Amino acid sequence: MAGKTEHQAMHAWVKEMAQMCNPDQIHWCDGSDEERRKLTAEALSTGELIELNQKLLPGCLYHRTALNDVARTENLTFVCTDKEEDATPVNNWKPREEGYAECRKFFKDSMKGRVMYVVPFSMGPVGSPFAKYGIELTDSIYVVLNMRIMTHMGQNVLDAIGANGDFTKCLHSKAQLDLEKRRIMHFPEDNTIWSVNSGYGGNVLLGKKCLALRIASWLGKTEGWMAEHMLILGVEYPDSHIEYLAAAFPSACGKTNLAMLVPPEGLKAKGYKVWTAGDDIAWLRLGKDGRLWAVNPEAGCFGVAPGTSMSTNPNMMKAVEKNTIFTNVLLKDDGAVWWEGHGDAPPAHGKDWTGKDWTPDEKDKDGKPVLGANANSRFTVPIKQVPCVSDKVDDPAGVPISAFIFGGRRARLAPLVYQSTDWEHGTYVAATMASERTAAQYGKQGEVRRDPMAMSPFVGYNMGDYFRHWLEMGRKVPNPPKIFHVNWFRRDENNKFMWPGFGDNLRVLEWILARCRGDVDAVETPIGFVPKPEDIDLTGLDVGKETMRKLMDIDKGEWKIECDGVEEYFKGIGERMPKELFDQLASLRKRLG
Ligand code: OXD
Ligand code: MN
Repeated sequence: MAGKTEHQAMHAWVKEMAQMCNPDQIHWCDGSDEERRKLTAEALSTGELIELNQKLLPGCLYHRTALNDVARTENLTFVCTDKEEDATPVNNWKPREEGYAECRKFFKDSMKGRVMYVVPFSMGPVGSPFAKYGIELTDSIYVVLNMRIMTHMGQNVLDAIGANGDFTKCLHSKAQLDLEKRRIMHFPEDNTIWSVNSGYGGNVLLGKKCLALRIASWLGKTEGWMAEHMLILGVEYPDSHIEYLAAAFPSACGKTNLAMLVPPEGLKAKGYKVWTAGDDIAWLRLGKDGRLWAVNPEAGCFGVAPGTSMSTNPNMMKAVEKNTIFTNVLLKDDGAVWWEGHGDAPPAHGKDWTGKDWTPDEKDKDGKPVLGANANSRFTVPIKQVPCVSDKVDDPAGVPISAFIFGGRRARLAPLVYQSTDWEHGTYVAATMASERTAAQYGKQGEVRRDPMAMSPFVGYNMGDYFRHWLEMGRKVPNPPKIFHVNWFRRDENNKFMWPGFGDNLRVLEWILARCRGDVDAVETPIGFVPKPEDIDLTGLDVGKETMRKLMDIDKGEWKIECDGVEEYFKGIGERMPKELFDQLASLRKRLG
């Protein structure tokens, strides 16, 4: 089928890629339901997908990846630019031509005997000033069906691109799923992404991490906007007005749960409602009102299954009851699914994520329990199925952001919450974000991994330039979000978490939003503003005064050691590290005495 587009350069590119990959057929996707049914039937017949129990899980499908292909492969992910310093020091780099040359060998004839699907997609609502369009060529039906969920996909995107419009050229082939020949290559100077020999979502749903973060961060720097690894959340007050926050956390810090937070019992009387506008990525632009406005470029969630339960995230559990693609979870004998931390007791028998028979007492050769679901098993679900989805989720204008929240996992050091003094200091706070290993290292010096803005694996260019872009955005936006840092993971002397987390995090968001409105005072400390103890509403919560004091404690000695770590990190960024952030570090040291 020929594509319904007059875009001659697009036709020429599809032809050129097809000459290299040599598929038997080319299919231009229109995004229709009929197409979905046909592709699903085809994938079921080859075993690429398995149909789940349609009574229990209507519209749901199951997929297993190759055993060597269960997570993003950062070591095989490259930013290919002409000048090395445009991509380094955090990214892997290759010269542009060398990147293409290496991959051409892997793509050569990789689609022989297969269909090449041409997938037109939009990140951001089609027609929105935020939207960026892409075409992904792929030989995987699993990818096509996931792209249908994760992006706005179909003929309307080709119409929006028109005869001359820009689009990101994305090429993916499973090839032989050979780990040695796996590459995830970004060519920001050509608005191009090439991914080969993988079938794992984060490596192959090219709209997500590759376009919406790595390429988009580059476009944002060039065009004066921001692409960030942030959830977007609305808190509705009893008078129906809604204030929006965007928050960034490294993985395994409860980002999806925060995006879908359920107000705790004790705060219910206040009548708050929480609305989810995004769970992973935010694109931000200066609005006419002088504030920063955000859209979620994605249309779906690609969430981690293990640990998702009716108690940690009831909204997500309800969302995945239908029209969901499950990857690498445990397949139950009744055609439903299960994972560790699901809430329901494990089934007596099932097939694990590798396809082997599984029982709950299964042990490996070292006597350790065998996981039924891979630790990074996933579900792909339309965000509109989330019961608390915001009605602004596909508003082309986005939502105005009052606060940015950054956080990591710190057993000590960082208080429950603090506020930066201004944008420049906030940029410093975000740039020095880190997570440390938890229980095992407690009491020793835990291994601290710096993950500025939770963007370390996703900035498509030089990290020093990225920090500079943040500083410049602050100068450009008359009324920018206030910047906060939270730590839900602080532990006491017995190694116990002091803060309950989950829904109770709304108590902290309440203070954050009150600060944004100027409704509440704070205590000034060397690291920023912290709440007065009485200003966090603890109604119905069993957290004593002494625990709150410890949660807010700032140990100057530990902060001085932290400053040494930050200095080392900043120096490692090299010449392009902005002086303003070294100045911030110097003033923090001075305030610490
Ligand atoms: C994700 C990630 O999958 O951050 O969202 O790795
Ligand atoms: Mn993410």
